[in-house]
Amino acid sequence: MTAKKPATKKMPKKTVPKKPAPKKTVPKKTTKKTVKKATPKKTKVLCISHKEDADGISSAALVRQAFGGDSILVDYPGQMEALRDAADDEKLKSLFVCDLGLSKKTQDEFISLMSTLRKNKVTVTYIDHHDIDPKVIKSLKRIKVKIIHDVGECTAVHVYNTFKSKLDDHATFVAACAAISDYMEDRPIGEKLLRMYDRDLAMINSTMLTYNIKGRQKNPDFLLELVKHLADSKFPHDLPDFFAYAQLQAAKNAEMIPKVKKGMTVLKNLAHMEVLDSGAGAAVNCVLGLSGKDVGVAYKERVDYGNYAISVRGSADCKVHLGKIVNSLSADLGGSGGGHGRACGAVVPKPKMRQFITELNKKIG
Ligand SMILES: [Mn+2]
Repeated sequence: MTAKKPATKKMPKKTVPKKPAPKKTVPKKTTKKTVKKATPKKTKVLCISHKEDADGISSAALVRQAFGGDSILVDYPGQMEALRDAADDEKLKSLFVCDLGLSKKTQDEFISLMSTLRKNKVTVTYIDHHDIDPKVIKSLKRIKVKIIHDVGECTAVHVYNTFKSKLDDHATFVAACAAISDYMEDRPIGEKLLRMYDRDLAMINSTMLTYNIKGRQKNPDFLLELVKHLADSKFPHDLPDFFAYAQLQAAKNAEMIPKVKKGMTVLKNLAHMEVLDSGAGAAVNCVLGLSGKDVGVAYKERVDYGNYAISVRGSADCKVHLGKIVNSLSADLGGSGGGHGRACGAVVPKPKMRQFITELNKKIG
């Protein structure tokens, strides 16, 4: 068909998910003998994204709508393993990595895996908004990884903004929900997206999305269904059992209040608490808020790994960049971590947990 479709900007053509991306990246056959006989055809499009919050899930959904392909959802500890697998995948043609910040511990291996992928002629796009070492950006640019990185907006907003010509109108809603959940709905693009909708509709969807994601981390099938659901331009509130799960999670969060009041320890510059029966992330805002300190820390032992998962949050009055401090400190203690100025996380070996708290209390003083 040669006739052009009338430009109804409502439904751009390329919104059909699951189709492989257009052909344009297939290398021309100019190099004679470099193509081995056994090399399988590179057709696979893959997105590796963060599974623990609405920003990561929404990013995966928008990439899926724009480019089709498969989605793999990981947490920070599982990130490198997924990337190693991707680097070994001979069918891989195009890889997107979303909302997965790097730390001093992981960045070197990340660059080397990206080099392998690039040598194998895989197109790689890294989209993120966590604090990053500028040297890493340089190295990635040198090997021609496409980088969309800015700490000013959440990842899903970056994905939306970069690929909006391949996305349908509903993508703005998905990105707006992600912005709210990452505390970034007041940023220039995030704010514009949120303004398109009834604020309460976006708020309830974002909050419930977050509650469903946090409460159902151990259900990978649900998380993947959620990605598909959002990629199909459906509202989160249309998912079955969505409100019921959100209610369960709300109740858990409310139970946290008396537990934190009783269990937290307040030091000079921060308050901290070990969590036993929920994720560290569920308690940390409570520790921050109830302590009245500018920094709150919650941590949970990961018994199978012999380490602690730590969540750190800063108040609006927190003057230091917690992500940078936690990145260095956790690396010094044989762990890894990092993130944003007022929200970050780390993993440290179990015997170093106490020292992490002591040192952090000193460094933010
Ligand atoms: Mn994010």
